[in-house]
Amino acid sequence: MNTVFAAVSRSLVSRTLGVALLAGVSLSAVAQTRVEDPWVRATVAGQPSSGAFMRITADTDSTLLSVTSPVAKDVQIHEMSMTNDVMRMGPVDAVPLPAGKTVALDPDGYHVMLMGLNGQIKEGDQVPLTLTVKNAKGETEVLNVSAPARAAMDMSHDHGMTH
Ligand SMILES: [Cu+2]
Repeated sequence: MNTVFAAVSRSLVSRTLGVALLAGVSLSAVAQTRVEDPWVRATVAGQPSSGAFMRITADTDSTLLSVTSPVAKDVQIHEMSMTNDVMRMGPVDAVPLPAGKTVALDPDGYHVMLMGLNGQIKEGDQVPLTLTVKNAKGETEVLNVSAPARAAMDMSHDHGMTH
């Protein structure tokens, strides 16, 4: 429990710093990072959290720093990992985006957790996501993505129960 709590706190601190740094950075006019096939898992009424998934390709060695969305009070980037045959999930500070390599955010690896949902996400809803990416030169790029909600087909790990 303590380990998880420490990791969450660190992620919140880094997000706060990221926002502070953003204010002094001029944004590049040319999008250098591509987001493909974004989607959000639709929820049932009362479900507290959901996941967002996509494929991201950056043209220089970059880092996904954070994701925000107006539909959730807290958005975290999580990583699934297998340790001694036990599947674990926890927040990470950032996701490396190597130049030219497509990085998938999917239910089995890195994924975006929408925590503290403000309401039900129904199939077909368009969920706004804002991604902050830093490139190799230290420039920050903000990507606004509209992710359609799809029905929950894979209930193999229900985040609503584990968080
Ligand atoms: Cu998760």
